Amino acid sequence: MSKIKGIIYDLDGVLVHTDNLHFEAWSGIAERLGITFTAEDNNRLRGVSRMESLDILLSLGPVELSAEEKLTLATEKNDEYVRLLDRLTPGDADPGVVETLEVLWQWGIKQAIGSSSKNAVPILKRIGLLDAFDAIADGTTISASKPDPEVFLQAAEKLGLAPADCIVVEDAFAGVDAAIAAGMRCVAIGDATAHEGATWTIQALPELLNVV
Ligand code: B16
Ligand code: MG
Repeated sequence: MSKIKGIIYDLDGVLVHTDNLHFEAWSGIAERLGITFTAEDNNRLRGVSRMESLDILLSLGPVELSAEEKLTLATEKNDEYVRLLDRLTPGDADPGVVETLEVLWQWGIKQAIGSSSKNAVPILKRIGLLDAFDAIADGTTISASKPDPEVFLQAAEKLGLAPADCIVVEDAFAGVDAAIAAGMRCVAIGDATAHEGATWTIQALPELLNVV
């Protein structure tokens, strides 16, 4: 098995939890459309792109929209989500994240973000972690969403590492599939621990230090 030289982190659900902010923003859209949208429905949006998330929400009600109307709604949802992101502070990074990144940095491991979100950079800024990574691949730099491997392959390339030398940390099924498709071993956390393709499972990020 090749040595781990790089770690690529999914953002939302791994380093920070913004699900409640996504939920609040999508709930406003659902309400306007007369669609019942629960916290359980919101779980299905984890790791999924913005437009795919809207399609899942629309599948919960009898609403048919044109492509243009969908784009408008997705933009409105994002405007509200971005407003809600103002609430984030460095205290919102998940427990032990800052310390774990620091130890891995001292061990000489390269670290990158591989997120589907187009808001990854503003989120990282707000939680004080923008400078903690050697590279960022996110929704603004890719053309295909997870489970496509593009975001992880791009992150590895930016790190200057071969995929086999990188591992991915993911909380979503689509993300574990993307890691496997990229030829990378995957550490599953949260919901993704139920995915049989993950190489390791952890309950909290500091346990990553036992994997590397
Ligand atoms: P945005 P990740 C994902 O982030 C979220 O898990 C998912 O719920 C969201 O729909 C997606 O980003 C797109 O986010 O609307 O901000 O571009 O888990 O891949 O870091
Ligand atoms: Mg995630």
